[in-house]
Amino acid sequence: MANQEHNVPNVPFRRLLLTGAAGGVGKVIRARVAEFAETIRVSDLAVALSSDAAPHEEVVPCDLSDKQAVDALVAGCDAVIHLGGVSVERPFEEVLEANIKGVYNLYEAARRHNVKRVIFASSNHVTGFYRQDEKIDSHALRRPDGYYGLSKSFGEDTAQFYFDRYGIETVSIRIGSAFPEPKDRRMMASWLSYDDLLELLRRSLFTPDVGHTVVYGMSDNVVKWWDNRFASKLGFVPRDSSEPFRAKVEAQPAPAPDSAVALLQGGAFTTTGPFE
Ligand code: NAI
Ligand code: 15L
Repeated sequence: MANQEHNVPNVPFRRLLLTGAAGGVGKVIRARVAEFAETIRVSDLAVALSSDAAPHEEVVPCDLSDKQAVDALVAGCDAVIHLGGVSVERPFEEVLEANIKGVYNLYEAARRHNVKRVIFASSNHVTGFYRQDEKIDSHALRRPDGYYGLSKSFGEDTAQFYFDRYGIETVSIRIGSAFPEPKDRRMMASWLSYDDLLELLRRSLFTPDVGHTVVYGMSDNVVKWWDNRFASKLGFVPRDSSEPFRAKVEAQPAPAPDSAVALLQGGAFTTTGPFE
């Protein structure tokens, strides 16, 4: 079966695991990933996840830092969209549990249970210390802007290692800002619409032979900080743009011209912390 419009093979997986299903992005894409697999296993922390399930869903609460629980979570799945974890700058110990141990547990389980494809929700904060007047591609030196960015950098290295050693394919999506609309001036460049994210997920799941591919996830915004030339295999062409929100965003007070928010791609993440 092929998706005529985008010409990418689109044979659904048998069982797709969606971690972080109760989060901001997870809640939005949960219903929309139904087309990607016969069964969607949705997971998050027990406290965050309701047990309500659609007919094509299995709801499995799990703490990603619990190795045995993650092993059971992944068993029987042939693909994973990994959104779960700490998603903002936080003290190292929190990031260590959810993101660093979490991603290790996930890939170890993927190895044991013969998972074919992982989509890793990486972040623009892997390269947050580049200036906003620089344009970089995915081969640029990583410059993580905090413990959170470091954990995503670790996640990308983990993905590369599990491909080189075990052949598990991953697309690491360095998501810019995936929200209903851009919230501030910085997000005029980093915004990724949910529709564009869905299309990027679909291409990341179904494009053959991706090895470990790193792609920036942004819409077709007028100002672009990121060049996706090394992910051209995915054929991802965003359709939305932050432009219709410009007037609303620019009605907000402008940040100080010498502030991190105005100068650095990672914005406020570059100055959050230390926590002790
Ligand atoms: P979110 O914080 O709303 O959702 C993350 C989910 O992970 C939450 O529901 C939380 O309960 C769960 N989680 C946290 N610790 C966990 C643990 N130990 N075990 C199991 N689940 C745990 O984040 P959002 O915005 O939905 O982002 C989804 C993913 O995409 C995250 O990995 C985030 O780092 C990444 N991302 C998101 C961006 C965005 O603009 N929304 C930008 C860049 C990356
Ligand atoms: C991220 O990585 C965060 O998960 C998200 O909450 C946003 O802050 C986003 O980056 C961003 O840079 O706007």
